[in-house]
Amino acid sequence: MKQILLISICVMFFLMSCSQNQDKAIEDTTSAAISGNNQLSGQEVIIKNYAFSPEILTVPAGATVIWVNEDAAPHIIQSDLFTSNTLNTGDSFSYTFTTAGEITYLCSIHTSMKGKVVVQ
Ligand SMILES: [Cu+2]
Repeated sequence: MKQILLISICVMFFLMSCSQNQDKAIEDTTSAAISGNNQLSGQEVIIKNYAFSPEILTVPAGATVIWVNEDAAPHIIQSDLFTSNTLNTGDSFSYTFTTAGEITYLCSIHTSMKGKVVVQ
């Protein structure tokens, strides 16, 4: 009888240590995913009220910039390096800047809408 109690205590401890290891594993995966996201260094430009926000965005070389249209009107982002598709409400466009420099862009539908990405 004493043996059975001893064995069941051992089994209990074994199960407890297993579940703790699992929790630890999940924690490790989560923190790895977060630091992975940081390394992507993505930057966002919001298109709203016929303007780019921020109007001038500074990013390191290799960064991916994503434009998100929050306007009711459609917009097309155009520069010497790229031209987006027509971005309707909620649509986004992304471009990865590999070389340092200043890239000005505008909306080819509403040409008074201008912005700039400074790649360092
Ligand atoms: Cu536009």
